[in-house]
Amino acid sequence: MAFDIDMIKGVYARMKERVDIAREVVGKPLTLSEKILYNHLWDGNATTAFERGKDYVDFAPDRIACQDATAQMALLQFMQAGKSKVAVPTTVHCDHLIQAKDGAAVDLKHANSVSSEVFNFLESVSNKYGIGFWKPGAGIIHQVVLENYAFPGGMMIGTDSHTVNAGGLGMVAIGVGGADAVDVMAGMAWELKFPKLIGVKLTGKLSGWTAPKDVILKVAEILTVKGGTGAIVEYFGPGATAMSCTGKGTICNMGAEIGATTSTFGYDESMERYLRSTDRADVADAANKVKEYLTADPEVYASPEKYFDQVIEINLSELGPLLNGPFTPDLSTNVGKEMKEKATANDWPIAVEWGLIGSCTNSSYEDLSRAASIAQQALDKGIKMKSELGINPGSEQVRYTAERDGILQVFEKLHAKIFTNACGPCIGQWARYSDPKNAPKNSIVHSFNRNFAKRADGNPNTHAFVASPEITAAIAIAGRLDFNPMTDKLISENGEEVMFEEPTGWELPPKGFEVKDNGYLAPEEDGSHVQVNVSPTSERLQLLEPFEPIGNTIKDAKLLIKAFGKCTTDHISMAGPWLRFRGHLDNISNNCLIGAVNAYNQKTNFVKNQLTGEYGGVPDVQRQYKAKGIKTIVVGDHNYGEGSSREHAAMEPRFLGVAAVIVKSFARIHETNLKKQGMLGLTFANEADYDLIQEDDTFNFLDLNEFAPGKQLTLEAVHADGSKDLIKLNHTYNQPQIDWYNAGSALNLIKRQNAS
Ligand code: MIC
Ligand code: SF4
Repeated sequence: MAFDIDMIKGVYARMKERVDIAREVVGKPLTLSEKILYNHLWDGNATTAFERGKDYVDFAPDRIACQDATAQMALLQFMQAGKSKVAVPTTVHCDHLIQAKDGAAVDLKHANSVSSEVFNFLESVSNKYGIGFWKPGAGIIHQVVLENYAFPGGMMIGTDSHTVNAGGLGMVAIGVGGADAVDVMAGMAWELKFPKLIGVKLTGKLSGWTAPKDVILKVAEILTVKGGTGAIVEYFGPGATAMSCTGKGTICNMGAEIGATTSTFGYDESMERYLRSTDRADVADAANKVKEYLTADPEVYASPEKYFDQVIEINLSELGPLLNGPFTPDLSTNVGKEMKEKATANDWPIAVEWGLIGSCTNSSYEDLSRAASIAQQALDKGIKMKSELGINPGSEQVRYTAERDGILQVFEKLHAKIFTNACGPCIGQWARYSDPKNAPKNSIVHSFNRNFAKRADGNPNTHAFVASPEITAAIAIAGRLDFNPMTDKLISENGEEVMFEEPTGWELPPKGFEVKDNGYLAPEEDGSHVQVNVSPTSERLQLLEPFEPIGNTIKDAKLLIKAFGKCTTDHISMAGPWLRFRGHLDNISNNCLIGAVNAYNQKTNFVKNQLTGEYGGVPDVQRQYKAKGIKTIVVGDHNYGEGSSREHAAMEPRFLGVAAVIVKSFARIHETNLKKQGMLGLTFANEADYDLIQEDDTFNFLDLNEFAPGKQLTLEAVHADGSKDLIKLNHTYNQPQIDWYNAGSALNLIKRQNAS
């Protein structure tokens, strides 16, 4: 059904020749990442060795996956490209637009009613253009992809930053903005700067309370949220092969949290077991025939420092369970004593109000079974759960099987809520409060990947900590952030002191996976007759109008906002309640940068309007500049645009008339998204020049008419007292990307090419 064995065999059939040639050309043994990259060159066999971190290279991905919140904008753009069918196998997954409130049955029904317009749109566009459609409730995109589509040695892109999850099955899977996906859907190459390579050697073995999640929480501590930028992280070593395939998925998934382009593991027996248990014995058989091409050359893992740009070694036998947070996924703390000290010192609430298990990071059968083993102990030992617990299974297949095997019932007996197979609280689709802005300070623990402020429940005072599913379960039951399940006792309902034993679980369901209706709808062979309707009065969907080029003269521009500190895509284009407008550019633009902190007053959504001298909300002030035809710039700090792949974070400022975003450094996907939409994404040549920008400045770009690859641009900042500063700006635009800028957007250029 859903996957294409012939396509996979085609990838394997050409692998030997292409990889052998690449090895010659590069002149040394190859890592797995390089093998996959060189086997997916758009131009066929390698003729030159690419310089890591420098050369832009055209690739031909095997597949595309989109989720409902980003697919709307991606497909609205694809509809303009003038094609009748997607050129590469593509799927759409409805998982973000489903709120968690009362439990799966009620919540799914509600989502199907409030978002029917969007779901119908996605279903009909999918049907028309040959795209596979996964209905609401079918599961979270990355779990469904791992179960159905991912294959060792493949390359895919997806309009979601956690597309990288498929690295757990040995892919190079990369998150992109919708406009990138549209290129590939339209039959064009996909361009990426040839990544640097980070090798992570895992020695020892996971045991006891330590889970794959702790490996990536540790890597996040070591590399921080930007340490993986521009790099593929390749895991290897005995600790890697000893781990389950879905566990590898967890590790790759959170590669997004360290800014990595993607992460991957070499093909091994855990992957083979996973393929066979998910009904893909033919993929496993095909992969077995090209095994040595699905992992690095032996020399590489023998002396990794020779072949990777950076090598990290982690001894899994010494690793203990971690809690990362609050507010950033790279702040690691050991469970127990260390957490007690830090929480007390920083005034983090010790009482835990919720534990949440799920998200694309940790919602596999193994995850649920290990967490359930803790829940079962609570039932057996008479421990009452002190906080609340919510579970989002990763897919209908996981849910159905977990129910058949009695796993879900264990959680239910403990009064946990089973939510829909969907993102739910992970993306703010959680009806926790009626008025989140004024909600109290509290702590929650979850097995998700992101914990930026307000992300789960909209409450800026919620301190969210990321942990493995088993630790999440134990802490939720104990109700304390500083609980150490390895040493601490709990008091049972009949007053006895009891302790948890180590979690146990099943890598794969002993009786195999099972599902009745997996929620997949195949497209029609010929969808040309399918009508796609977008009502002109809809508040959720709006057909796109092409952007006008910004042009080579930017004079007398104003500062919209100088963002202070962390400015993630959640700050630029918030999710949660705003997800409903993801298909309506004008409406969603009303959330533009409302979460960014204004460097001049430390407030959010409160910026000075230079025309009136008054302060107002960012979108309002920007709309006033736009009405007067005044261009603006946005200034930001490091790793600007970290987090999501959502291109709305670029399209909204573009639509509202921002000409340039100038920052100390960018997160990769966001930088590309800005380029695709025909805007300027620039960095300070001298980081300290960030401090030169003042609130009342007027800006002139002095040499934009000479915009060229590798050439700095000069910005003149004219201060209120008439004094001036000249600021040098770097950029990474190559010539085709400058062509996008000149055309107004990459899509404008595709349209022009298809018309001619
Ligand atoms: C996320 O985890 O932030 C999301 C929601 O999945 C995003 C995509 C989106 O904003 O729709 C992502 O990670 O790319
Ligand atoms: Fe969904 Fe959360 Fe995964 Fe994003 S990170 S795809 S919101 S489950």
